[in-house]
Amino acid sequence: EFLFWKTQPVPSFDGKVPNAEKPKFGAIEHKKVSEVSTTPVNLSENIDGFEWSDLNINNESELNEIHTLLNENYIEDLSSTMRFAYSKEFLRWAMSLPGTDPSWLVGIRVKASRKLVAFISAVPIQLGIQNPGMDEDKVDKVKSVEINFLCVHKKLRSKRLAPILIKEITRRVNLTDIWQALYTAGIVLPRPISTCRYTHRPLNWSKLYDVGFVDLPEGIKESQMQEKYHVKKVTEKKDSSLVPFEPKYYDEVSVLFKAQQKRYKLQHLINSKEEFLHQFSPRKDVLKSFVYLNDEGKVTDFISYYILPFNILGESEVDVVETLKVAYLYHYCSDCADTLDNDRSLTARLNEIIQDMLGDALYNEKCDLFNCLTSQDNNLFIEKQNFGMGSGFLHFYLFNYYTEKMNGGIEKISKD
Ligand code: YNC
Ligand code: MG
Repeated sequence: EFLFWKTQPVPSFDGKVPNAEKPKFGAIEHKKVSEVSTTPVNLSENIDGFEWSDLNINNESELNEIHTLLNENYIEDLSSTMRFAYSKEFLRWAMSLPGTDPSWLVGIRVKASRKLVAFISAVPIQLGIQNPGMDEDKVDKVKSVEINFLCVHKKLRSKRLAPILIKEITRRVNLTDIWQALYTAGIVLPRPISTCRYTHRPLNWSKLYDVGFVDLPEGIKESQMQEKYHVKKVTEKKDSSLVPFEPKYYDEVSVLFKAQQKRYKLQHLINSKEEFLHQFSPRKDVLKSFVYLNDEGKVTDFISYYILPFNILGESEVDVVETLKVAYLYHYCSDCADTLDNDRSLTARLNEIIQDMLGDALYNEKCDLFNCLTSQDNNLFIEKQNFGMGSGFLHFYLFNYYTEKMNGGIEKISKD
């Protein structure tokens, strides 16, 4: 069990860490760049005829290769009837974050044919972690990477390639003097700092029903379900306007963003304006982001969601029956992050702005489904906005960092 993970600087399920009686909050092991190997992990020990390859996401043909590998081999649901269908624009956005080292998009190719058969990526992220006993407004600032898109071709599974990819990306990241990482997975590994659940809000209920994503409950008519999931059009409000996010709002939004993150034990800190603009500026078919302006033109809220379709697979794996367009709630912040119990409370406000996002996703983006996790402050609107609990969970992990488990989502327990 976990023969690989047992050798890594992560806590075991009982909360113990390697080489310590009692874990201390913070880094589990300390190393210097000079101690890191400058030669790649040996591939031929596991499989013959393969080689390491650096990928460049801004090169159209290499982007195509990553896109093909992921679209044919990436995450599926348990019954293999659905698979994520990232668009190329999405992949380019996700992997070209400013500060991404060219050595952090790591591939494995077949030597003879040059076919790309495995992949893993890292992008920079600045984390703020609130450990037990710290002052409310203090965090441990941890320069980290986020690891994503770990993928091994279906024909090469169970050959211990995943640990090799993980060791190689760790080596490359360590060479840049970064020692911590954030990653998420649907599977349980030693050991999650937090576990969140996926929730789903049907937008186009009839289509979801036709493809078998939702059921019709006993004794209920289709029209009743359509009624239940009816989405209001985004309407003009008297005292505020909803406009697409633009760089000119950055200064105001960044203040609100920092205040909002203070509510959470695991915080996403802003590294630079450039990074924020990359991550949160609208991109066609990839990301939508908005600000709300009050009468005086002041920013009161910011909200974003991204679009990640998935394919419904047919009898044979390669045959795609239907594509569902899915919106995922991303980051948001509001100037009422401190108020939970009056008219301008965060609860009331979030319910309003989520409703607008449902409207935008359905009527402007033709999305079929809106997903969100039970993280952030999402529990303040999930039930009211008709999100239903899904069957999927997402586990959050930190590499080489010990902190206490964060109960019930990565959110700080709300004050109400
Ligand atoms: C996983 N998702 O437990 P043990 S998420 C981490 N994350 O090791 P093999 C995983 N580890 O138990 P296969 C993992 N899945 O013996 C499996 N493992 O200790 C562990 N699926 O390796 C597993 N993408 O090569 C076991 O397994 C060992 O051939 C087994 O390959 C696995 O991106 C995989 O779900 C997932 O493509 C590549 O099944 C393959 O099955 C696949 O024999 C479909 O591996 C796509 C999929 C995963 C998406 C993601 C986050 C990954 C995080 C990796 C950890 C990063 C650590 C930090 C590094 C930087 C540090 C710095 C600084
Ligand atoms: Mg393998």
